[in-house]
Amino acid sequence: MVHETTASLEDCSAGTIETLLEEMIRIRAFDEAALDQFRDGDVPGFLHLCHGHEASHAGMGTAMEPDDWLAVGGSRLHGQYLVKGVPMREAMAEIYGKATGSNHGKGGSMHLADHERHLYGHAATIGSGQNPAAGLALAQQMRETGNVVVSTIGDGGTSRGSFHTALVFAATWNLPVVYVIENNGFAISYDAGNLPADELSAYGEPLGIPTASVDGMDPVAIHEAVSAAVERARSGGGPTVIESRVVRMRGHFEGDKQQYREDPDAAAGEAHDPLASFRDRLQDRGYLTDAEYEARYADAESTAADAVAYARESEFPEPATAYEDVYVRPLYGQEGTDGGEER
Ligand SMILES: Cc1ncc(C[n+]2csc(CCOP(=O)(O)OP(=O)(O)O)c2C)c(N)n1
Repeated sequence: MVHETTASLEDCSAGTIETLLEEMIRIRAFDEAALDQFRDGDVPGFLHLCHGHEASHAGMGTAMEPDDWLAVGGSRLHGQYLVKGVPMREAMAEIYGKATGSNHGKGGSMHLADHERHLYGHAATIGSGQNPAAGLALAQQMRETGNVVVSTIGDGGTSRGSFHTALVFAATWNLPVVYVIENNGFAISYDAGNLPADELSAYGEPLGIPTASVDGMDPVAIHEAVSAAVERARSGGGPTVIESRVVRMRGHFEGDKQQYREDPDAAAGEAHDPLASFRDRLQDRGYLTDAEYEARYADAESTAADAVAYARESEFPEPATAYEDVYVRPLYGQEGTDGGEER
């Protein structure tokens, strides 16, 4: 059944509140630094920023254990990498296409993978990563690792048949997987209001998968919803589909003129900013002062500036390395015959 979760700061531990705030600040500072460099013409290719998704990313990240897997999807991924523990330096160098990046500069901003940190990465096309995530969840189930897979996707990605196929497998095999749909209202310029379901989590209903539709601008709400789903999956309760309703504060990519939006500036304003609203909420309750917030933000900015310097000074990969990393050994061995390396 689709339902709204109720989230209250008072029910959240001080440690969780602290981590949620910290992660949201880190994501914003990272993306602001990347944006500055992009404007200076330093960052190659497209830049998809997650302004507006910070609470959603922080909430799902803090709901997972380090050994749970995150299989990312959609275009707004930087925050998802950071909450899974990829250091800012490695993430920024990857965006710059440098050899010191997490994927030796070959992944770019949409294709970071870090199997040591159980970041599975992104399938090449939007909406196609949910079946590999189901396979990964099947491996956890068969090997009884106790680990859960969280797989993310955008509203646009849910229009692909591959997403729905994944839900069928997840339901049929009762897999330990949580599908989080970050609904920011747009697939590039296509309005999610035109999609058949009012709440995109409803796509799980015909299959009997538990669902939730959550205010993804509230980090506590998304943390609670994903935590409950992760715990259910871990204890054999099977998959969940969660819609995290967020706002895409910027264009699809930097440079997008957003002619499909009546007022792009309004979407970019504080009224739609999950970081500003969480800050205000914490300040109203006396959990945070202005000075504390500023100090935390300044700290994150200096870590991001260090990451930019590291990325700029790093070398591009040697051309000859183009032939490396083309094939990767299957995580669990060919046909599962590796004797069971536990992941
Ligand atoms: C199969 C496929 N079709 C089209 C594209 C081009 N494309 C890249 S991002 C995107 C929009 C994705 O929107 P959404 O799934 O809502 O994710 P968001 O950008 O909001 O994170 C599209 C259509 C693609 N990468 N793959």
